[in-house]
Amino acid sequence: MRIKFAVTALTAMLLATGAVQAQDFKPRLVRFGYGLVEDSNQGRAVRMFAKEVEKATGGKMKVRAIGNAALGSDTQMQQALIGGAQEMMVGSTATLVGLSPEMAIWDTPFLFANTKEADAVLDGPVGDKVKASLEPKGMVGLSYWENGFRNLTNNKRPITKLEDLQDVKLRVMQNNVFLDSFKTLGANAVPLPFSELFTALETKAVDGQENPFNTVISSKFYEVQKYLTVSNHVYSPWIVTVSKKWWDTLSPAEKKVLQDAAIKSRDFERKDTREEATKALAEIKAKGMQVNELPAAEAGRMREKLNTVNAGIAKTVGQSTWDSVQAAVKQARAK
Ligand code: TK8
Repeated sequence: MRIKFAVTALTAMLLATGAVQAQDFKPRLVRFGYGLVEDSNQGRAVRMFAKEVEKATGGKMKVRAIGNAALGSDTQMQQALIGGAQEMMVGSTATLVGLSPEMAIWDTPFLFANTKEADAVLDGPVGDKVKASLEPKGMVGLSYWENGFRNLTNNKRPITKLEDLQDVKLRVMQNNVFLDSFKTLGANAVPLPFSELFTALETKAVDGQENPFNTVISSKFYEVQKYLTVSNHVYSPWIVTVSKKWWDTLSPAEKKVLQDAAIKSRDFERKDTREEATKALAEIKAKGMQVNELPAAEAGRMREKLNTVNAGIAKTVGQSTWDSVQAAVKQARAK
């Protein structure tokens, strides 16, 4: 009797608090694509996301994590999401600029000085606003993950000053801000999808690239690159996105599971990425790369040159987005 009462009371309580019921979840398969290898910060976080979703739906929603760009490059996967042929992905915000110009704000060179500023701005109102710009384009943005501060690698020479970039054939993401930035700095910038990058470096089709330490390790760029220059020239976010077509077929409970898992996996991913990054430089050196720091004065000269790019970004994203991001950075910096 007592037990029966307790069970009934518990059920009533769960219903009253709006706790979700098993029937809120339909059997579903989520194909979740990403570009890096399975053994990377990106791969680990996608697997964590998958576990969370399966747990929260009692196994009804299955997430198939598909890495290594096996479902295509970032831009190919975006098209699959828009068309409804794929449910989810995580990739660079930079490759979304063609669809959603506001995303170019995150490509502003030297925008954030540290991860504290990045988190505050990306997770704040202006980050949400930029994320929401994807919806009319057929994608729903759930959370920003950390790709990280980007650093230069190449086979020509250590980059110790601005002039050293001269004539370095440098792979950049498929994005006009990156293209303009590195052209402005004197490099011979070539846009290429990430999925073609290792081969391009190996065959010497390009001399160099720029990515966070974590990626230099997980993608084994140290096997095909001699010099690494710590430049931290820009912070790159990744963004977790869902096909809007598919999203619109989900129940509110299913949407909530995905949204919650996107936040949990974001927190896991940032922590994991930062831990890995602190150890990465030692590992990169141990793998035989020659590492140098870009002197602050040279970073300053690059920054100065890139002011012309900033004007273009403000135009692309709209002055109000530019201003609100600048204000949010200022606020985060003051804290
Ligand atoms: C992975 C890419 C990668 C990015 C790049 O798909 O392309 O250089 O940094 O992380 O999104």
